[in-house]
Amino acid sequence: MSEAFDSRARVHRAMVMLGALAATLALLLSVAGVAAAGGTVDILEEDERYSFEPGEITVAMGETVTWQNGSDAPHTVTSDTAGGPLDSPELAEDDSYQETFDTAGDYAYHCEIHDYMQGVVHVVDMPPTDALGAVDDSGRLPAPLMALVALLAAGVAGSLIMFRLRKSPRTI
Ligand SMILES: [Cu+2]
Repeated sequence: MSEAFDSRARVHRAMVMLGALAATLALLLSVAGVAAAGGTVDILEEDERYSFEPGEITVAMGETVTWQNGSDAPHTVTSDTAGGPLDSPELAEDDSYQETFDTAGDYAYHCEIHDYMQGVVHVVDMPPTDALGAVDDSGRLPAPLMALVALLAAGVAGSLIMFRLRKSPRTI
C-alpha cells in the first residue's frame, strides 16, 4: 500500500517538474518573441483629440515599430524631415503601418491631417532588448536559446530515465 503511494507521489513529482520546465521554456520563447517584435504605437482619441501613444518610443537598431490606428479618423505617420523614413499613406480605422529602423538616431514625426499630433522614435545602437538575443532574420532561435532548449530537453530525458530505472526493479 505504501509502495503504491510512493509510486504515485513520484509520478506526481515528475509531472510537476515537467510542468515547471515547460512553463520556463514558454516564458523564454515569449521573451524572445517580444524582443523581435520591436514596439507598437497606438493612435488613440481622447476628448476629440488624437495622439500617438506612447509619444516617444525607444527601440534597438534593426527593430520594427508598428503604428496601429485605434481611432475612427484617418491619420498619417510622416517624418518631420523631408525624405525621412516615415511616409505612411492615410491610415483608416484599424489600419497599421510599419517601419524597420536600421540606423541609430531620433526620428521625429507627425500626422499630416492633425498637425498637433507629434511623436519621436529613438533608435539606439545596442544589443537586442533581451539577454538571450532576438530571433534573427532567418527566423531561427539564437544560439544561446537553442543551447538552453537542448539542455532542458536533456534534463527532461534524464529525469524520465532515472524515474524508469528506479521504478523497474519493483515492476519486473
Ligand atoms: Cu491624425
